[in-house]
Amino acid sequence: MKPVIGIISSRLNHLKEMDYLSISYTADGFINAIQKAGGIPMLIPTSDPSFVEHYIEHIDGLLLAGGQDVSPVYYGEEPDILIQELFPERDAFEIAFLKKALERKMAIFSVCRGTQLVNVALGGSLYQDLSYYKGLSVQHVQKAELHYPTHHIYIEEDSHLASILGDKTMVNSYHHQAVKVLSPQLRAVAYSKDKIIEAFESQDPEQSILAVQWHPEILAPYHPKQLDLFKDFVDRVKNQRAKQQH
Ligand SMILES: [Mn+2]
Repeated sequence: MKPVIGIISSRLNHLKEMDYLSISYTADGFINAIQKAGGIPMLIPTSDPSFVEHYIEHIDGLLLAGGQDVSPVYYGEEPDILIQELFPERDAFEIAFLKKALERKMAIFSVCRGTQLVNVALGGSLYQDLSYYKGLSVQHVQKAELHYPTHHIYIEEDSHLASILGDKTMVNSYHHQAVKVLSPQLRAVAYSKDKIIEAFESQDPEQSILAVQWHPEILAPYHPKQLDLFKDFVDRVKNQRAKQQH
């Protein structure tokens, strides 16, 4: 059986002329990439955290997608002037879901906001806006269309990520926030030239986490190496499932 990958949905609340409508969604890039990689994507609506235990029974792996800023109250700060859109119900649901998934040693893949959320859920913090980072010198909110890789990342040689992408590659970039203090449970495995953390993994070899700051779901149709991140994820999910059956 192909592994089922849970993707927690975002919500569109901006249909001003149809304000009686609210729509749950995820980007098709995730759906297409997971399907091409041999997995079955399943959308999970952002819901009350009491639903976590019910939804988690139906999935083998968890993908945390991009979207809104994580509320800074989760890392002990007040929202600063440059914080952007927040979605508190999604924060609460995803953090509860992630914790339950980690208890089960479920394989995790995260992108952009999802990556920031993993760090925050495990005790790390974020730059609320990259302008607060003194060393900033790379354009991380790229003006080029998002299917173009625009900046390099430098990958730690002995990391899992390096086994997929090598020691250096180019990625797209569409994040105005980034990791400030990384959780001690995590290990940074890729940086941009200006030393922003662009990917991390788990310190615990029993816990399979790959978290990236860029958007491989947008690059994947044009850049096969980026689709490999999804194939790797599906493989990690299968391996984990096999371990638990023994
Ligand atoms: Mn970047």
